[in-house]
Amino acid sequence: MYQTVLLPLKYKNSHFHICYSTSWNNFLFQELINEIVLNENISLNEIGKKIIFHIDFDYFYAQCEEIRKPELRNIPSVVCVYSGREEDSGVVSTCNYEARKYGVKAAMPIRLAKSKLKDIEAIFLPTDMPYYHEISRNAMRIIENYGELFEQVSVDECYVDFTKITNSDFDDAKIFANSLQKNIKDQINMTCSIGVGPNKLISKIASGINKPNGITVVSRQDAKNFISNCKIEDIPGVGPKTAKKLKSLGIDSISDISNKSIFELRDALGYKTATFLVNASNAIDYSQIKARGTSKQIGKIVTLKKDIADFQQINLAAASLCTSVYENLRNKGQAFRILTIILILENLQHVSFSKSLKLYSASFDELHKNSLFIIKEMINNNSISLDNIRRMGVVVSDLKDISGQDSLVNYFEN
Ligand code: TTP
Ligand code: CA
Repeated sequence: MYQTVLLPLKYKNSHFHICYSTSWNNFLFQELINEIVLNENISLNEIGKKIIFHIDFDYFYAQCEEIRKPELRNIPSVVCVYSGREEDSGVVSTCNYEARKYGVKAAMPIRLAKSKLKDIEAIFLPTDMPYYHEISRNAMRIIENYGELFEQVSVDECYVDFTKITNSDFDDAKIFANSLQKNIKDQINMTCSIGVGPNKLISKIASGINKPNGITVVSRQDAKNFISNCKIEDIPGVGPKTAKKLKSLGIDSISDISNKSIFELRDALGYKTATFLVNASNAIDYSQIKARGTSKQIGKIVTLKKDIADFQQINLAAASLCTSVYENLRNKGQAFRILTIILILENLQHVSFSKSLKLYSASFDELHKNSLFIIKEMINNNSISLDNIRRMGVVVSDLKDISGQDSLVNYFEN
């Protein structure tokens, strides 16, 4: 039995798919496409070494409530969206694991949840979104500082790339997962569940296996077996509609899907879904972590020569720093909106000044021009004098991924 999977490839700015049959000689195939660059600058070889964490906070809104009201910890607590029409009209947003023991779950009418907890000491609370977002920001900041590429996908979920830190070793990844979980607990008193896998798909499913406060590591070698033992509905994005369609085709399990080819499923499900499902059922997922968020920054700081005293010298230093930052932005396919100049003076005092651009930019000229503008402003404001600057830094933040855009040339001039 052989299998076909589709590889999405980008080569010389053209997108295409390679239809790869597992009946091919695997080694030769790898050799053939190692030269082909996937998603700009990630080779298939690199993808084959990935270690991705999916971190999902447990009973998030309800756990946020427990942080500020520890008395909720050992009793069922239910966070609700009240519609306001009648006293108990509305739905359950989430509940702690104590309440789940009684069958309460998200999206359930509040009345039904109350009936399940009849005669039991339980607390019902309204949602407080600004507070949950504040906790989310704190939690994500801890995680972001831990790994490499970081992508937040919802208020309580994110992916982090741990490939380099762990040297692609799943035993090391387990140690990092334990330490990250402990760190989050120590810093914000919150539990999370972590899935570790060779790609986003596997790590996402894995994080749901040992909830709450669990860690599930699925190594590259175990991934196919792991997914074969999951239910079709466990694949993220597969809803009851797709599951029903698959059932009507006589497909009841993930192994059933993996025994089909994309071409057999294409007519019933459409090309995109068929490709996704056949790949997923073989534990294959080429989607990349998209680093997003406002706290990521790119920057460089240099020590200036002691005798630096005129604006021409500052200009040269700024040009060199901007070139480095620009190269970094370009490699990452990102644009920036906030530019900060940091100056460290002879007496080690730090002075910094930021400017927010009206539009995102990845233009070297704009970066350089605005850097000089900020430095001149600092001089004019008497914040600094030219002869006592010892170190200088250029930092860009509020970054946006633009690598997938057709108008890339609008951002990066040659
Ligand atoms: P989830 O991660 O799905 O659920 P959870 O964090 O409450 O529980 P766990 O991960 O331990 O299973 O959702 C995150 C938050 O999103 C959740 O705390 C509340 C909100 N939410 C709703 O408001 N309505 C819903 O139907 C769901 C599923 C979640
Ligand atoms: Ca969650």
